Amino acid sequence: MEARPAVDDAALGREAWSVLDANRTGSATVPAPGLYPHQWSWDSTFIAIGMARLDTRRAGAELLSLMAGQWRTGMVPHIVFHPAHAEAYFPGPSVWRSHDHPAAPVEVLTSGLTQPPMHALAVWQVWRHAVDRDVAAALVRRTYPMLVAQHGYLAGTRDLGGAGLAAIVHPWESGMDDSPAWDDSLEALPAVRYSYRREELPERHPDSHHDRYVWLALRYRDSGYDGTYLRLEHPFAIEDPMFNGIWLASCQALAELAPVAGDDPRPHTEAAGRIRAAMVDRLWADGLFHARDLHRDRLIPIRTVGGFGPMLDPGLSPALVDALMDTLESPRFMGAAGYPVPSCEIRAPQFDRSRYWRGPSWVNTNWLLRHAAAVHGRTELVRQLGTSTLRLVRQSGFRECFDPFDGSGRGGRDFSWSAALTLDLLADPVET
Ligand code: 2M8
Repeated sequence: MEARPAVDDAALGREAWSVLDANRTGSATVPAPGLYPHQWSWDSTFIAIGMARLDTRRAGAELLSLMAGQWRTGMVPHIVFHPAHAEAYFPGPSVWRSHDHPAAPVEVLTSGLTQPPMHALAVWQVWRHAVDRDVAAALVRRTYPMLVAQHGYLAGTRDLGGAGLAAIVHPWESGMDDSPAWDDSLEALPAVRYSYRREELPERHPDSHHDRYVWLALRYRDSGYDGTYLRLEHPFAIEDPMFNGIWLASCQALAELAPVAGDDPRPHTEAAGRIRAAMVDRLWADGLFHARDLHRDRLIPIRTVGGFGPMLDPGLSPALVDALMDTLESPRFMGAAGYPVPSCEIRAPQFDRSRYWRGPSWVNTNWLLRHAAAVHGRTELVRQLGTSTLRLVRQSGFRECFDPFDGSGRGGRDFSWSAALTLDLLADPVET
């Protein structure tokens, strides 16, 4: 295992901030040097949440740079490309061809998919923890209509199951790309083979899945990123509990932000209620929320960290919160991992301690679960998740993810969300 000098909180905070400085490109921050040379959507929301503890203006600039990629449909793309490194990541702008789409922004190049809608939750966190209140208020007023449009897109175009939940149409939209939850749905797609740069793929993706990711993205692109095509023809449509749990939490955040922006909070609270009812009705089974494959109309049996997403909802019933806590603390997840929370149930045959989203622990999902625990006043869990997450980065550095048994680092180094959320955790000693 990689050794690392022990550092005190102040030194850890300085190291975290210097990672964010090093990963800065203009007003945005890339997830990791080399590996991910553009701005990623949910990465930047976590980055802004951490930055807000020290620099409101920079947190705001991070989010505004991302929202500059928003399409006129309201869709917030999962990547906003940095022109200087246009083709340094595959698939780059020449694959997505956002410029050919009339609803895409003219000034920036983007992908055509979205990612978990953390954005309103991030703006709310920036607002709550802002060092500079005026800058934060201006940010809320500027982003509020963009966030409302984003939620409108999810409710209008992505409710493919017609029950009030947003469907993801590609594993990349989940943010948990290689999660075993998507295996069966991917294996039902035609076997395809493309040739492209594969250097960093073997450790991370079974190749057949990466080719199918590309195939799915091309099909959607060739439809003109069309909503009707998604409803009638696209072969991958899944209601994911983490994506929808985050959307619900963002609806609640919009309700908090509405008065600051001079708007009525009620439509957002009502939207949250509809998502809650649909998630409980459609995604709950055996002590956890599960993803639903809309093409097969069935719940995907495997338990993953995504199943705890709905706990972000302050309105979730105490009985369901208790049941989720039991599952989380059981040997399936935290109970058997020295460095929780594993991204996949440890007992599942698909669990792999070292493969990206198939077992390792991640700082962002730990942060989300800790936030959810705080929402429900579960202070012991809040403390445990804060302490164990800081232990991971102290021991192994700001890595992309971590082995859940021994805490060793996996994937990219100097990973921005690991650094940024460390800043947030360090600034929150009451909860840790
Ligand atoms: C990973 O996803 C990208 C595709 O979007 C990739 O595998 O190349 C995921 O971990 C995702 O959650 C994250 O946003 C992205 C950048 O850190 O990397």
